[in-house]
Amino acid sequence: MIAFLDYGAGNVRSVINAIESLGEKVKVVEAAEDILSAERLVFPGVGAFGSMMHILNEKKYVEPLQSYLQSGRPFLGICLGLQALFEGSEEAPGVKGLGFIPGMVRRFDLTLSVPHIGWNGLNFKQPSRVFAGLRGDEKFYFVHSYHVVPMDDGAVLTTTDYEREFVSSIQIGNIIATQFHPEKSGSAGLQILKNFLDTSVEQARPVRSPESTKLAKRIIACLDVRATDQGDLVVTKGDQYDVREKGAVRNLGKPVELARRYYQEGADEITFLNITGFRDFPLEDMPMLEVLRQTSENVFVPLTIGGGIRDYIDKNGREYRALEVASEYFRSGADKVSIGSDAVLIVEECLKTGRKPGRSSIEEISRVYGNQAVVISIDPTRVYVQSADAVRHQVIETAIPGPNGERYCWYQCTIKGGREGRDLDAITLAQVCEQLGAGEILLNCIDRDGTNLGFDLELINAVSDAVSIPVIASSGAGNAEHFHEVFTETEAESALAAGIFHRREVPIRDVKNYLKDKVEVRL
Ligand code: 1PR
Repeated sequence: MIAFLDYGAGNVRSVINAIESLGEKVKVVEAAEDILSAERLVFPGVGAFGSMMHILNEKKYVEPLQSYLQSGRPFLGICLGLQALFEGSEEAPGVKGLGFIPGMVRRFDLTLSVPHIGWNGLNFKQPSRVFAGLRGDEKFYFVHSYHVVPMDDGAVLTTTDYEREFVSSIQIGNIIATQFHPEKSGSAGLQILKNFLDTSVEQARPVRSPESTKLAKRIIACLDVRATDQGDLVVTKGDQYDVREKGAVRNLGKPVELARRYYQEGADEITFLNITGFRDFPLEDMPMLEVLRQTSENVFVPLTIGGGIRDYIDKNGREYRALEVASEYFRSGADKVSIGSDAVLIVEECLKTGRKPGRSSIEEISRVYGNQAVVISIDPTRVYVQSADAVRHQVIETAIPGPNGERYCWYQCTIKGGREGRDLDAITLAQVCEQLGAGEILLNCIDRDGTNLGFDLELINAVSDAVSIPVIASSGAGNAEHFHEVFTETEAESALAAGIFHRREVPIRDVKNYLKDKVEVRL
């Protein structure tokens, strides 16, 4: 039996699913006694250092944890579960960590995007049983803005390169902790978990460790989900957001099955967008929660869910906070949530008042679950104008002239699935959402959606230049070359597609094989 420390972090379900998929049973810690009597302990965490230590102190888990660590029994810390072992963190000045390892947690200070999100490799610094069966060139999933800095290197198990080398895991006897997420790192991650769970496994030090590790470009499969007129929940796909064919909702398959197929085909992440979420009440929308629960039981790459995340009042007048909706999605297996229409309304309010709202969905969810857990999904459409100062929005000069030869355009934000244009541009939306705590931008494009004409590179460059958080390119992919184009002509860290995958025109594996000697990808 594995003792499992759940202090309310986002990724708990994913770790339990991964451990149970390896045939082990998990007992969630309910009292300090459960820690002291544990034979093996797993401590996962995502979110913020300060709120984690606050909850551990509140639950009186700090001392039992410190004596468990001193006992030398098997311990696996994941992400914040690693950072908690240190004396403190720049993320929460003055808040004490468990202090098991001398050293601090520092924020990345880089020119590259922060958070560090995606698949990166490991430099192996000492042999360990958790490496048994690994080749050495595998990549693992990271999502963090802070990294540990131990006083002495004796505890360093692996490092990883992201502009600079940082410590990505530690080992002291049976105490092992990783900055990356084994539960979200596909079969390589499951191998590490399996090795940790089996204390009889031989030590190993993989040979094919690369000279320096590289962050891979991510290929994301997107499943736009809605109910058909008969009420069946299906994956659909629009052409410029119109999902109807001969009046009926296009039905491209079952969400859980398609997600599983894309996982097996090598998708780096999977995104579910409940495209009628603006109409539905998410917590009454049990089917989407069930899709997430079932998917997370056997898909071990990051899952993002979007659609309808906002504050709302149900028909009985009961008020729900967006944070409650997000928490339910995290408890059901999501790693990130995506906010669409609500983000536009929040930013409009911000610009009108000149102040941060403080209790907006973006601020509240990023405060509790961390910036990296909040994605902003933007649904813009091009509006051509005669000159750069024709409108008060951020305008770009375009190489794709308008219907009357216009050389300038701006990108108008829409809400409710492209149904309602707003007096706001996509660049400004992205900038203000970053200031409010968002960790990533999902940059769709209504004009390119379902066209197979390729990504709107000008839009992607305009938004990437304006923010320091990662940008996901989306809409218009028609072939593998379009992915090469977006990864070589823009700063996009990842690219998302839907239609070509659903219609089996270009399998994910073919996209990766095409890219493999051109840009860094996870094979
Ligand atoms: O506004 O918070 O309720 O969220 C609703 C979410 O649903 C938003 O993320 C919005 O982007 C999405 N959405 C709403 N209506 C549609 C629609 O298609 N009618 N789909 C929709 C968005 C865009 C991409 C698509 C790419 C790639 N789809 O997700 O997958 O364009 O497509 P392609 O590769 O086939 O070109 P809220």
